[in-house]
Amino acid sequence: DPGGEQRAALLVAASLFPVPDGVHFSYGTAGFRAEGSTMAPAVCRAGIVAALRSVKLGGAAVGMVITASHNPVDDNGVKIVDADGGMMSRAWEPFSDALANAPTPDALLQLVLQFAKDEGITLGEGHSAQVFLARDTRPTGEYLLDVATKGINAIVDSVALDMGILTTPQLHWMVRNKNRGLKSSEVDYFTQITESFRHLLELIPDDKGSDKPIEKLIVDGANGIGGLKLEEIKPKLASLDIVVRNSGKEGEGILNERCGADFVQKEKVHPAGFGPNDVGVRCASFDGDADRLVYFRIASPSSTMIDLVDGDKILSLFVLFIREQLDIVNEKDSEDNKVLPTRFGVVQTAYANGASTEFLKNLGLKVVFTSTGVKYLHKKALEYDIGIYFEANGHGTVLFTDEFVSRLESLTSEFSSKAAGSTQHEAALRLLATTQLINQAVGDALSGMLLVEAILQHKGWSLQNWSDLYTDLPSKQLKVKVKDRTSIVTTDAERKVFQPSGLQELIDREVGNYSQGRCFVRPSGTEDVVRVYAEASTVEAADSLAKSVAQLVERILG
Ligand code: G16
Repeated sequence: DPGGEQRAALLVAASLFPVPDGVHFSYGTAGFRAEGSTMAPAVCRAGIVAALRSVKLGGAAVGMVITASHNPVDDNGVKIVDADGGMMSRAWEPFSDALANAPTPDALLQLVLQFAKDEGITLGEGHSAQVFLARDTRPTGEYLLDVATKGINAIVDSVALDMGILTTPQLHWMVRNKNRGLKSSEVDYFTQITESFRHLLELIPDDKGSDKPIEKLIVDGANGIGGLKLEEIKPKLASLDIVVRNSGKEGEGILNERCGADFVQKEKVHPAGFGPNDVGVRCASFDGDADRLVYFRIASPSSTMIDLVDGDKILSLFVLFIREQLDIVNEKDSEDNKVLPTRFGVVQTAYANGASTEFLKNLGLKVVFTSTGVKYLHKKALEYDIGIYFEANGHGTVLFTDEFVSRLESLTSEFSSKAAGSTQHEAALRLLATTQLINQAVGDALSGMLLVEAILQHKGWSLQNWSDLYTDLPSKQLKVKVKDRTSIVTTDAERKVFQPSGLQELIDREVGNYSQGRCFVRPSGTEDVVRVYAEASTVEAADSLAKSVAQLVERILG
């Protein structure tokens, strides 16, 4: 028995934010999300979950970010960060779901007591728990952060630490570093990414055009937190000529409204605030909480259309660079006696453009597929020495095992005493800087953008060179509003519909009418819609395939 104080604290928290009749919260692709003003019950209870998670993990720091990421400004939500810096363990999702919907304070108390018992968590025994909190720039953020704190405090002896207004990946990074006994403040984050970026530039071979004039980069900050943070570190990025638009400053525009990575990637038109004067310039776009990154270029002054360089191409660029450096370090070694381990894993989802998968397979790489959601891709990527994952929407990162990094560390110091300045030494240093630059906890637009920029400079590449790696198959995404999106159940990493029965056969029949046709449908886990994705050999064909399948979904689901 946890004792009266603990019981009372839980009952009070539950009664502060009761779940209104008819409301149901569900833990989606990345936590709970809905209109901000309705989110308090879910956020308070997520606070209880986060504190319990910290108790379960012996007092390790756990995180919560108040954000609805790419969704409209009036929405809000919560992402829970596990002690390793990744998304909360999926094993805890059913409990989080049940707790968010507990109808009465007593039901909530019983759920917590039962779950604590099942998980072997001893409550009310002078344990400690700490939860790092952050929020993005949404108007309901401050209020919901306060609500989250009340939830955390409902677990006696828990400490809620407000880290301020941050990008989602910054908080993930802080939690991971804190639990590894590493420096974990925001200043440390900025120092790490700007220093490792500078280091990568210093390692560019002299013949790679480092004397070329610096080309302008325009960044669409989605009027969110990412643009503000980028402005903060801009002075430390002297080797880049960055202009931030939709920066999130007063008067620049509304969060995610006709701007941001989600808009740019799905609509394939330039964001608000961009126009004919920007034709041909290299541009990047973040989403509202800066965990997604895409690049683009406005093709012509008379059109809003863009050439999109999406998450798949970012992945491809990273793969090429890392493999090139690995090959240099491993050059003199036999196949089965590599200096560095080379088990390389590439993880994509059904949204990956077919041309990207083809390109990666032609490089001899094994490409594996998971369902949508970083929580799935990240877990899969951890199975490799170097695991690289990206969603087409620009959410992804590169993960290196601890063994790989420590091998790299000893190798670089070995080289600096025996072969300082050799090509092998420099390639090893580049890899080491890459492990420090790219966020090891979650996809991160800021650090991802710096790695892209460093690689483009390293290769002496323009956006065109990069875009030319392969040509995307034309694709189209649509949203369909239906009565109950959960009546669609998918299988095979969301590439096939399992229920309602018969729908997949109808989709297959449609797809059969198109050359290079591919199409799938799935319920979104962040919005109340069914998503339709189609690919085909021409733009018109992709549009028409998406449209006919959307109509099928509408007809069958109502
Ligand atoms: C979240 C997840 C992403 C996912 C996206 C869309 O992104 O973190 O992994 O791709 O939702 O999910 P769905 O298609 O289920 O709506 P974000 O940037 O909104 O947090």
